[in-house]
Amino acid sequence: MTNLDILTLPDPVLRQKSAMVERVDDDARRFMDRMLATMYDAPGIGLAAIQVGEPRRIITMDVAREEEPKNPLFLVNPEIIWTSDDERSTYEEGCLSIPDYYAEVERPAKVRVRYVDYDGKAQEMEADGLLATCVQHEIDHLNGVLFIDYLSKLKRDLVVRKFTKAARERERERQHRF
Ligand code: GNR
Ligand code: NI
Repeated sequence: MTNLDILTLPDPVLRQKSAMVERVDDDARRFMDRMLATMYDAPGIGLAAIQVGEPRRIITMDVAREEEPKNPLFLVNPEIIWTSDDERSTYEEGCLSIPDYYAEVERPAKVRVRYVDYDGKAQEMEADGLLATCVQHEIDHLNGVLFIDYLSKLKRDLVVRKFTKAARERERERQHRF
């Protein structure tokens, strides 16, 4: 099973809104397996399908620590149905699509999420701690939102400029070789 390529800033695909998944069939499950393998390899604790160029409402997550047993989660068409508006928490976030950049983001500390699981069954889960932050970060991806969107315009523009310059240099290097 080959890993999928992860898109990085400023790829405009990352700003696309992903579409609802009509049904969880074997094809969707094969894709979710490849997403999970890609996420573990990266390594990351979450991955949204749009990060590998597929505008479908699918996310994979595993926030288990290294010493804990693996706990892969597959969420199709996830929807936040409740947030703890009075209780918020701050995490230093990173994103596989914005490599080596980290910043603190404040979000609701707890969320309740409705989704369809790997077997196509409707489920709900309540998340807190890192899982709550991660699932909100991933659902944002499905709506074309990145964690840098919560930073000041000054910080965001700086990051976007840095990645735009790096992409330009990679492209220049590529052209040079041909
Ligand atoms: O691997 C990841 N770590 C992480 C840390 C804090 C908050 C969110 C995340 S998600 C990120 C992987 C990723 O980019 N998912 O979209
Ligand atoms: Ni991300």
